[in-house]
Amino acid sequence: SNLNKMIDFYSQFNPSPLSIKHFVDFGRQACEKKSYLFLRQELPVRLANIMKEIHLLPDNLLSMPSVVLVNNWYFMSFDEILQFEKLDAQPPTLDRFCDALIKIRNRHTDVVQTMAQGVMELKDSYKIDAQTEHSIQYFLDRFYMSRISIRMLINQHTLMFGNELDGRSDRISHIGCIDPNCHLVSVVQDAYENASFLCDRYYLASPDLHIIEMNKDDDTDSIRINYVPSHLYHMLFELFKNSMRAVMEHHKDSFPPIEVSVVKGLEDICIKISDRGGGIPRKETEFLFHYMYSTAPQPPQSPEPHTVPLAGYGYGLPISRLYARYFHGELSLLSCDGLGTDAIIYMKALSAEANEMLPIFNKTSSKAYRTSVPTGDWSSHGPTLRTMSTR
Ligand code: W6P
Repeated sequence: SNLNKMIDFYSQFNPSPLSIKHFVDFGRQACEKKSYLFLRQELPVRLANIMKEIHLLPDNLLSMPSVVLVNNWYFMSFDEILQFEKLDAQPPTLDRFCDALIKIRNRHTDVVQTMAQGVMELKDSYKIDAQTEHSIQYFLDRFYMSRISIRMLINQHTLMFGNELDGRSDRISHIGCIDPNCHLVSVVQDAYENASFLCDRYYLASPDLHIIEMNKDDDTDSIRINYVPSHLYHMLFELFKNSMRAVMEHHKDSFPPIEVSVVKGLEDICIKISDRGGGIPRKETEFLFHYMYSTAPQPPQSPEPHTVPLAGYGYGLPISRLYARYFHGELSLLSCDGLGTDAIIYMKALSAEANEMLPIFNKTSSKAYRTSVPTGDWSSHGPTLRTMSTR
């Protein structure tokens, strides 16, 4: 069909990554026409790149009803943006473009939930081999990263040129969803407050928070950077819920505080969250970022009905890591089994280095769905050779 030809066409272009500095500089000039002209090319490119990848998914997943549904949303949205291909950048068009973006954003609200549903349907109907699981992990990381980036572009345009923020103070201080003066410790406190509220409701107590703020870059103590506070909040809220659950489950009556260090070096900003929640076995840390593992067990249910569990290892951790990586940061977990866990969020200290990390559809990405997961070329510690033991 014609739409498929257009997807083929736009998928030949690589997405253009923007840095936080670019977003801020662009926002300060705030030209709606320029933004429109950029987005009506860039959005189809980003959509087409990931749509081509959806079709490389294992057939049995592609045919799940929820995956078909998500795929149709992408077709509809791609088609709607193409309607602007030949339209002049005149005010009526610009207004209609804003409306179209808002409609698209709403249509895609439940994509994560719906894809998770599809993965669960797949697990219920088939035995999933390591190969399939690997492909799904690879795909979902790229798919959700693409989604984060597309929503970022849509949010920037609609917040700056639409009327969503009319009469709100954010409109003055923020550039779209970027706070050019984002005070990291305030976001830490906000995320802590909301997580401890949930923790109190569930466990009737919660660990305290100790914060250290260290700016090694200038002589002020306060660390303020260009960043998207909602992304940082998302990561911190998720990490706090996990830490609090661990602390509450590991201790009986006195609860050691969660210690957070917020540090600005020359290149990196680190936010380290240390809990004394007993830690987890080292081999389990990587599973916390697996979508398939996360969807596996039902989260532990509260003894009281109608209460939600504090942290249930949903997609929270893998998606938080994508938020960190989106602007070339990282999220790492280091656990000391028996003691506790350190979670570290790394961010680029320089907004010019904080470039979007975008999946591109090409020969290499296509190959990733076909090549097999490497078989081991190191000995395993399995029990197979126990009879060779000298004991
Ligand atoms: C734990 C397990 C975990 C996951 C993520 C963040 C913190 C923690 N603490 O025990």
